[in-house]
Amino acid sequence: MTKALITGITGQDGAYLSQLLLEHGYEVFGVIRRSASSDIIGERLRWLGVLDHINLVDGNLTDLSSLIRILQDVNPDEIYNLGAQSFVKSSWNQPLLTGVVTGLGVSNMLEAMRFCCPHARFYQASSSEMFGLIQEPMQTERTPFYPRSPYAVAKLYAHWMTVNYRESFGMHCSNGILFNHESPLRGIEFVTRRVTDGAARIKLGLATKLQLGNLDAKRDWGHARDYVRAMWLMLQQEKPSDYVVATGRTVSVRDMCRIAFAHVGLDMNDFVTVDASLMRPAEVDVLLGDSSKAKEKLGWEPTISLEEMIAEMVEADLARHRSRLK
Ligand code: NDP
Ligand code: GDR
Repeated sequence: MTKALITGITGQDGAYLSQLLLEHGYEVFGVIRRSASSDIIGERLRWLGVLDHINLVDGNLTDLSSLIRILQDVNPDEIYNLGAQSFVKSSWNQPLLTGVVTGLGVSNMLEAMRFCCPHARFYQASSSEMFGLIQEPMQTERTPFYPRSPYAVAKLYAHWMTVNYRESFGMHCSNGILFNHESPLRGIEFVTRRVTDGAARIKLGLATKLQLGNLDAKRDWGHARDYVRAMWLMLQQEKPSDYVVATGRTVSVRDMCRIAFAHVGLDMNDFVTVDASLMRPAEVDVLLGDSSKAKEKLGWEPTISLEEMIAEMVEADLARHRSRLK
């Protein structure tokens, strides 16, 4: 049985990736950090019905000794490093923690891997945020980076450390430069989920308005279920490399919002207001990815449209709120 270790297993991508790997017959191990909320920490895995099929191990990306112990015990064939402080807005409030977890945490994992299981294959969750102030209208693996937040700066460090371990030690290390991807399991603080949850609550009479930040920002949004498949495909290649994963379509927050409200028969203009406190000190105005390399080398293409994904998210939020109302 192939063994995979996932950090960030309790997050959105960790849940979908676990499901995919279990379907492929893997033995799945997931790092969880100790929490006082341990009864709810596996909620996403439970939602997908996979929690009972995963081996959870206690560790933290900031604690090198815990990673060494885990890699010695598990001896994984594949490592998916998804753990991070992943909310861009919080990275201005907690820049040092973001640097330690999202940046240095990757060095900890790479070092632990070099000592314990140098032949394992490694996936690093790189991000389109690294393109920041975009240098080309469509971003590819060759587009220069220009990070615009402490989060993006930390991810850039992690990205280059991953490249460096590949080139220095010949390790099988790949970066997936993933553009925004969402799902019903998206954290409530991210804009798509904030919108689908808001539209659902307004539709059910639980709220009367929704406050948002910059409605003009544009993102290339895909579905997490499609994107974890790209992660897996990267580690099935004989040679490690870096890949952009995106849909090739960019849509404004305003238009994404319009789609969500229209799904429940409402006009967003009647409910959405702008709250200046939700604006960012520096914004990434627009992102648009070109995933031609992933298509050519991995045979990867997105299968779920933005409209389908937003509809799935709104329906899931309606169901969540209805079940609480009972
Ligand atoms: P989430 O925020 O949903 O999940 C983050 C995960 O990291 C959680 O499981 C969290 O655990 C874990 N984590 C946080 N701090 C630590 C730590 N110190 N040690 C170990 N684990 C930790 O993120 P997503 O699933 O959306 O994203 C997965 C990865 O992909 C992240 O690295 C993100 O930055 C990156 N990414 C995401 C994109 C997206 O659009 N979703 C796009 C590009 C990159 P806990 O539950 O305990 O908080
Ligand atoms: P992002 O996602 O920063 O792109 O990072 P987020 O959904 O937080 O923001 C997207 C855009 O929407 C604008 N916006 C709002 N954002 C939030 N969160 N809340 C609001 O009310 C709101 N109103 C407008 C933002 O200003 C921004 O322009 C995500 C994360 O998953 C990262 O970890 C990942 O690396 C990148 O995607 C790719």
